[in-house]
Order: sequence, then structure tokens, then C-alpha cells
Amino acid sequence: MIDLYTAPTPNGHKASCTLEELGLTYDTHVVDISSGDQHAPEFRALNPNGRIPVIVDRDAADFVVFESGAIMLYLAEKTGSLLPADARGRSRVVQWLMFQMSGIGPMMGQANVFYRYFPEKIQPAIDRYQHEARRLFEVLDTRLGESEWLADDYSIADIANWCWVRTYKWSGVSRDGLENLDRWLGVLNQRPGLQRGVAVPFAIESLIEDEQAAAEFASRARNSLQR
Ligand SMILES: N[C@@H](CCC(=O)N[C@@H](CS)C(=O)NCC(=O)O)C(=O)O
Repeated sequence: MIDLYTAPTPNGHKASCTLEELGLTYDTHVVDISSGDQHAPEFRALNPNGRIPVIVDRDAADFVVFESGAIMLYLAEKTGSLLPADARGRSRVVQWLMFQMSGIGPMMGQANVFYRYFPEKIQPAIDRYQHEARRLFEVLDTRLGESEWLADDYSIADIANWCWVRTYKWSGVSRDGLENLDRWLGVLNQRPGLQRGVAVPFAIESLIEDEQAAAEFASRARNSLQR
């Protein structure tokens, strides 16, 4: 059994989607990041960085893993799935996983901060992060024009990037004209394990369509930025 500490965000979904795709059983613990639960001493004991997601592997002497990419690698290695064993195949997955960890995630995350959460609208900052995220989408689109998946086969690299790219509207990043990215998003959107994973710890799909829900969510996120 695995304990998952999470919230309904792309980084949280990377962990829950991986657990679902691997068919692992887990208990979910909601961390209310808008109320500051991530700063509680009990949670900091698990992740000194005070961020979700975190897992505790009860079947491996309560081994704790924080950082969503590290969680994905740990789970893939634990099960021998979604990550090839050969060095080159593994490296290709890790390259696209790191592309998400260091590029897509931080750029879309900062686009969210400046486009959605900051009370002041600082247009150059909004433009900078939205344009950089769009540039990274174009890199994905080019790769997906050469290959069905980001690495050789479906892997944790696809899951990691998908968990972020699917939220493009929230970040205000266009995916117009990126046909290969559209094809890949459409295929991943249909995977039952991913659909279950993004409903953990609860579904928030209505945010984009519901202006009031979006404003309330942004207001809670703004509070957490001030802590
Ligand atoms: N690099 C970390 C980032 C984790 C992260 O930023 N988590 C956010 C939610 S997506 C969080 O816990 N935010 C709480 C806060 O900012 O205080 C990872 O990939 O796990």
C-alpha cells in the first residue's frame, strides 16, 4: 500500500495518474494548499520543501519520495513499467521527463501566477511565460510529428507532460496549429487510468467554464502565494 499526499494540481496529478496507470493501490490524503497544510510540521517532515505531491511506500519500510518526477521514476522502477530497462531507452524517457520538470511545469506554473493569481497584471511577465510555454509546446509538437510517443513507447514522460499541457487554457497558452500535439492529447485524454488520475483527490474540471469558480480558485491560490 502507498500513501499519496496530494492536491488537485498538475504536479499532484502526475503522481495519481502514474499510480492509476500502474494499477497500484493507494490511499489518498488531501493537502489543502490554499489553507497552508503544506507548511505543517507533519507534512514538512515528509517533504522539507513543503510542496505536494509526496508518497510513502508502506511496503518498503515507509520509504518517502517527494518531487513529482522522482515519484514517477520510483513507481516505474518499482513495477518495471512505463520506463524501459535499457540505458538508452531509459535516458530518452528521462530526457522528456526532465523537459517537463524544468520547462513545461515551471513556465506554465509562472504563467498561472502572473496571468491568474497576481492581483496586478504585469503584461511583460504574462507574455514572457506564455510565450515560453508556447515555444515548449512547439518543441513537443515537432517531436510528436516524428514519433507516436515522446520517447520510444508510452511512458511516464507522456504522463508528466500531458498532466500539464492539458491545462493550457488555465495558463492562457495557445495550442492553435499544433496538430501533432492535438493528436497526442486526444489519445491520452481517452486513457481510463489518466481519467481516474486527474479526478484525484477530486475533480476540478468545471473551473475553465465557470468564471466564478475560476475567480474563487485564483483567490485561494493568491493567498497561498503570500505565505
Ligand atoms: N518540483 C515540485 C513542485 C511541486 C509544487 O510546486 N507543488 C505545488 C502544487 S502544483 C504546491 O505544493 N504548492 C504549494 C505552495 O506553493 O505553497 C514537484 O514537481 O513535485
